[in-house]
Amino acid sequence: LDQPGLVIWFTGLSGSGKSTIAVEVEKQLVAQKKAVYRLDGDNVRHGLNSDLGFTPEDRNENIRRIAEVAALFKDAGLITLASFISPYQESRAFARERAGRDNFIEVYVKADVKTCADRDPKGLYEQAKKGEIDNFTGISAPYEEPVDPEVVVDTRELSLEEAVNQVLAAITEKLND
Ligand code: GGZ
Repeated sequence: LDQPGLVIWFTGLSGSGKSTIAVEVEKQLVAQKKAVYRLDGDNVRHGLNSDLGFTPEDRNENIRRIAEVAALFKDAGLITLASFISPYQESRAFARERAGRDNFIEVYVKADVKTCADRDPKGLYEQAKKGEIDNFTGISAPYEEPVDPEVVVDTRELSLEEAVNQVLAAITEKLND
């Protein structure tokens, strides 16, 4: 592989658009013949982290394990896309440390609770408001906004293509550093 590994860490609320953007970034990188792997709830919370729920402790453990896996994939030379709410600044800082600051891009997929709750593609916000889901981020659990993200994509202002291009530009810049 003639590429250094990187960790691209997408953080934001449920329904913010993290996964949609990460999937499209992955497609574009594959088209550029880059070695890439995407981690998200579907392939991590059902397997490696199937013992974890959504309490603060479990979320921190979820992110800790994912940060370790992402760092290993990065060592293997992959561009690793990690897409998780990751609501706590401290665990995102841990992910950054494990990847190495020079190999890490934090992407804040920005959309406020009202916007996400209006979209509510899976009906989760409605359930959370009715008290049917505990510890729901933005409703009954906190989301700490990133303090120093490399990229902020405001999904209310940008098209998907524009958001993807911002992330790709940051990746290209890192790869050419
Ligand atoms: C937040 C929850 C919850 C609670 C289930 N709070 O939109 P989704 O469905 O597909 O993505 C959300 C996903 C969040 O898992 P993460 O591993 O990204 O969370 S964290 O980084 O905070 O550990 C949502 C679903 O799981 N989901 N219950 N209570 N999201």
